[in-house]
Amino acid sequence: MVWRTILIDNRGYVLSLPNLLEDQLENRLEARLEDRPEDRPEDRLEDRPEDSQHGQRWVIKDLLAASRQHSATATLEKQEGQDVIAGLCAEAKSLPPKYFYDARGSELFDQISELSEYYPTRTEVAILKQSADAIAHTTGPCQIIELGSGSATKARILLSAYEAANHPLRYVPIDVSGTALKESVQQLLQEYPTLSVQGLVSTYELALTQIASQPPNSQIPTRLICFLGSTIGNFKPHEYEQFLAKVSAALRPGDYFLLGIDLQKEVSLLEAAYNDSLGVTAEFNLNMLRHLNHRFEGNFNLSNFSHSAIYNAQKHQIEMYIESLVSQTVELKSLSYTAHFATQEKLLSEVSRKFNLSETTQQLAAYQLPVLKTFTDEKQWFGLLLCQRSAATAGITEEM
Ligand code: AVI
Repeated sequence: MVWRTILIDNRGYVLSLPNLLEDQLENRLEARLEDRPEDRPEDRLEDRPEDSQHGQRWVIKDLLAASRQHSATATLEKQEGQDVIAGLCAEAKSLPPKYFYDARGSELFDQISELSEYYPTRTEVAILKQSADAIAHTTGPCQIIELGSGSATKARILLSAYEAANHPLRYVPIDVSGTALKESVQQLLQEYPTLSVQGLVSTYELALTQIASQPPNSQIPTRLICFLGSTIGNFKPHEYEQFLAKVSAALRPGDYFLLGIDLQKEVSLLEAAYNDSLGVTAEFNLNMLRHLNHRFEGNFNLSNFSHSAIYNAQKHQIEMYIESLVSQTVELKSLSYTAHFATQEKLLSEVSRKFNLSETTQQLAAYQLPVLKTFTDEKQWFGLLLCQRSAATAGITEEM
């Protein structure tokens, strides 16, 4: 069997050679990959079912690199910075939560997941362990597509259940971090000898567009899109609606959607989860400023800011803020932008919405994603909703 250790874009062009299992590569293959793909049409690798017939167990496509190739880097940087400027210009300042996740931010988030006060991860994992067999039984053989796969800890629970049910194993992890994706794929292939993987380095949006355009896989046509961890709670209301419409449009009738949602509960529990006693969430929050310093040549002085998180009971959401401790001016040199902060001025860095099971069930049905099964824990702290894409009703989501 030839292990293809390659990174390819969405047109099938080889982008780079990661170091995974390089010793298993034949020299001949290595030489071919170093060629410029444009000069070698035969080196183009496309997403075709035949790939598996050639013994290829995995492929990683970099949709982000491909989309960057379409816009000049300078333009892209400028576009990226515009959301920072827009947030800092607003009367009530805010910043997009995507800026939490540089390498340090991802590390801190992993630490948060392990904190005693932060119940969502361990509660969801426990529910998943209990329900994975039932999920595998309900869906039958399907491709498991995970949006925001990270280290694929939760995917392993599903994969093991599908393996125990003797279903073929096909996993499509999607993550913006190519490094995390490659590392997790490497591990998974060793753990599951019959697994095939098609990883996508991508945002959710690009990936859902790609999934929507893919013809049915002849061997495993059914798809299960998983969006776990209640990450959907970090979306603004319009992003939430657009996301559900995109998931619905990406799936064909009969396909499945597994959604993890953090449920409404006592305020003291919620606030403790986002104001942990070890200060990890505070560090995670302020790390966003360090990330902006690095990314846009900024001069945020982290000791001049503090973390706070409160529950907004009307909106059913935790709101995480970065508060300015002094009156100060901060420059983001590469954006040619200067922001002023008054003493005690707060900047909204994240919302984390908490859901109601029956309301969410109704909303999902409105996107042709009726809930087939609801799994929850004893205390009803967290919910896992298994939906099945219904046939489209005239004029609702098909054009979205
Ligand atoms: C990623 N997301 C679901 C987390 C949450 O709970 O909203 C992010 C987080 N922010 C602070 N702690 C965890």
